[in-house]
Amino acid sequence: MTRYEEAQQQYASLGIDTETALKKLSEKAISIQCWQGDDVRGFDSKEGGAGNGIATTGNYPGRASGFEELKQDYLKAISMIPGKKRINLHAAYAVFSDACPWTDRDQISYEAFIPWVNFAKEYELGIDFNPTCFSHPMVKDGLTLSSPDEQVRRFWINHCIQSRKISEQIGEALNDQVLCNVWIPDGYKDIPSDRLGPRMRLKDSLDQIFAVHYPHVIDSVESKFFAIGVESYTVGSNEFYMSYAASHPGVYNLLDNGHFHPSETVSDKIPALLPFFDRIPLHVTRPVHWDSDHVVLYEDELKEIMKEIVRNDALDKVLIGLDFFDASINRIAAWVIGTRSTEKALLFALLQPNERLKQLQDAGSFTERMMVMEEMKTMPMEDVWNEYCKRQKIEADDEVWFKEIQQYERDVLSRRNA
Ligand code: RNT
Ligand code: ZN
Repeated sequence: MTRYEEAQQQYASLGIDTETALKKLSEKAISIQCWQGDDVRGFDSKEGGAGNGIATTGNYPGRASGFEELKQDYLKAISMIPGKKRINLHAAYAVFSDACPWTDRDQISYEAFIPWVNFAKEYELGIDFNPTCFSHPMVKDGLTLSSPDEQVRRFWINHCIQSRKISEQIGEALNDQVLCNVWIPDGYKDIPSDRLGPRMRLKDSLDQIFAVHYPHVIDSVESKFFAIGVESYTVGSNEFYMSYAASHPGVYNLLDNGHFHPSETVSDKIPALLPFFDRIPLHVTRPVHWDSDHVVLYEDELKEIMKEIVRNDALDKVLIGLDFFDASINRIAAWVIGTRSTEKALLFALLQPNERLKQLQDAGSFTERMMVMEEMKTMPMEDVWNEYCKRQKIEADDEVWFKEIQQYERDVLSRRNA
């Protein structure tokens, strides 16, 4: 008997079918953020560098610059990641060329993303999209869609309108639905003297942005609690966007698990939203004391998030996207570790005796519930994971793929200027 067959039997004795788990795992796409590859810099400005509510730390050598390098690195990473993948793009990753000359973000159009669409087609990837409302001189006093300066607000409204159009065209080209997620950095470092005005302006901006319905677009707004530099007030708070989404069918509140008070958990928010929303987009990250966007690891809260998705039959409702960017380690390994950890957590959730656990809770058998949950933690999931990688023709052994990344670092990354 192989190790997988032994594990299969062990899970079967608890009523868990590993084959069903593997099938479901292989069908669930993970949207992998392009911005881990270049520290959220994008291609649309010479100065580069992340700013305005986004901060990367570290200067590990070999950062991708430009479309060709980012594509090359992304391909390297996904060659070590099993399962279905989507590429999460930001508008700042527009590919300009002689055929498609530079335009500012308020004028940006689909042509600049055709190279990405071709890339997605070639490698059977989906695409998700985000307007880039940061790292740009039109962010004035830290504000975009909530700015009191009508010129500033208009610029960002137009950028978001263009971003939704681009998303629709990407969706048409790929015959798919594209998540278009709006996140803005707007807020104040110090105590505001008007908390309502910015929110009224943001509400009006959103109404203009979402005025047209696009069949290939799933719209979301990403709430946040605070950021470094905007400690006192965030315009797009969870209450604000949750209320907006609840009163605007077709617009969803995206939950980033780095955007809440440390004692709040996204695992508990998912089942709080499921009775009301047919879609819940996620940004899976690892907050260390704050929204620090550390590489996602196989940790308890991640497993708990995945458990809520699986046991509530919400695999089709919850859109899993990743949002981390660590510039202090090898960026390709960051992608691989973060995405594989996410998939492992999903597999862990798919291998739980969920029916039994629910029954135990309803029967008030909390002692047995605790025993089973603990028992499941040391089941031979690794053998199931290895079998999954084998079937997907992806290297299972971490030591082996890591050597390949080290080789790539020597051959490719270390020769770059950045
Ligand atoms: C920032 C948000 C946002 C960004 C990305 C780059 O706090 O989490 O999602 O990280 O869009
Ligand atoms: Zn996010």
